[in-house]
Amino acid sequence: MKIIMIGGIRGSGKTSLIRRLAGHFTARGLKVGIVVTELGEIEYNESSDEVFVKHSVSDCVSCTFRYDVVHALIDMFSTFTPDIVFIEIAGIAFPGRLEEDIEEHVDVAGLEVIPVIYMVDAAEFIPDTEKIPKFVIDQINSAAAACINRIDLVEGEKIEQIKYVLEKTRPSIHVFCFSLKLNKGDLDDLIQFLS
Ligand SMILES: Nc1nc2c(ncn2[C@@H]2O[C@H](COP(=O)(O)OP(=O)(O)O)[C@@H](O)[C@H]2O)c(=O)[nH]1
Ligand SMILES: [Mg+2]
Repeated sequence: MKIIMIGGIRGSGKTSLIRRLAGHFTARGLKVGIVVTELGEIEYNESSDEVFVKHSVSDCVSCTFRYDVVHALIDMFSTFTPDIVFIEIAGIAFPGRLEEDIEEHVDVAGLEVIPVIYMVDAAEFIPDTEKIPKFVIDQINSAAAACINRIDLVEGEKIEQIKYVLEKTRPSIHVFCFSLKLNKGDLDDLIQFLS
């Protein structure tokens, strides 16, 4: 079973991407779990036989975010056995630690946790290393891949600038560029990367 964390600021297209990927993987006969950690503009459809949506909202204010996510996963696995799980996370400090917590506390055979896939809103992102907040740099630095989404809203030159900044920040990062709205770009390559 794979757990894939999708990070990025609100509005970058995390929910849109997860819904698209869930559609792709369920069409291939896989069962998909989704853990949502914030309510956003676009919501998920109700759970079905193939897709199980779990909101990680704690009734215990002192519980930490990571604790909530780990418990949402354990809760989900008590009733649903997904092949692939997406966790939608907005800004989180130290996403690497969430990965460690999951590996330590979620006891599922053959578990593979993929580091963050970091979503960038091409329209909002300022491609200037000096101006990127530290928490964004941290997220990029713990990401396996970055997706520059909403490319329909910008010029090709800006996409190149964003790509340059991402690769300069983290030379080993894989960068995919697409527009989920227009259904164009490297989405198939991302699916390949995740499969
Ligand atoms: N123009 C444009 N809008 C997009 C694209 N992908 C998503 N959106 C829109 O961006 C908004 C935020 O998307 P959402 O998936 O909710 O982002 P999240 O907050 O990161 O989960 C929604 O109104 C989407 O319809 C895209 O490629 N181009
Ligand atoms: Mg969302």
